[in-house]
Amino acid sequence: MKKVLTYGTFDLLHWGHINLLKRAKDLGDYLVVAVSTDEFNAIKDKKSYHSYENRKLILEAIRYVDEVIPENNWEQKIQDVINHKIDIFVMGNDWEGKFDFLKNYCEVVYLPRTEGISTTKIKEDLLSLT
Ligand code: C2G
Repeated sequence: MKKVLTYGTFDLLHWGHINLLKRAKDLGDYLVVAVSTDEFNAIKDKKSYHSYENRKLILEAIRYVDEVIPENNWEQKIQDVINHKIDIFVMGNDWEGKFDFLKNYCEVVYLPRTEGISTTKIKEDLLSLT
């Protein structure tokens, strides 16, 4: 069984996220998503609209997602790959090269981002409606 792992905040879930999760799942048989906790979001200087619990609940409802775990810090990825016996690590290519240290432990794949949508764009577009 080929296990895939990816990380993210996944706030205000949109079709760019779904595109990523679908392609990640298509690379293997089982997809683990490490979703950023609210505390880690603060470290990433990101404020999410939905809480960690609700972002986890939403991700668990997606057909491509088999398991959701917390992302608490920048340092946990190697341990996660080992603990979950991960074969392929996947991220959008805005992270190109940033996680190549994982190549000692698993395959590393950066997928093209989906153009035209982002959580930031959603927030900005909604603001311009008010
Ligand atoms: N993504 C995408 N296309 C978009 C928006 C996002 O492919 N239009 C991808 C990102 O590249 C990322 C994933 O969807 O792989 C989740 O995006 P975010 O929630 O913005 O995640 P991020 O804040 O980049 O967190 O340790 C890694 C970090 O937790 C990644």
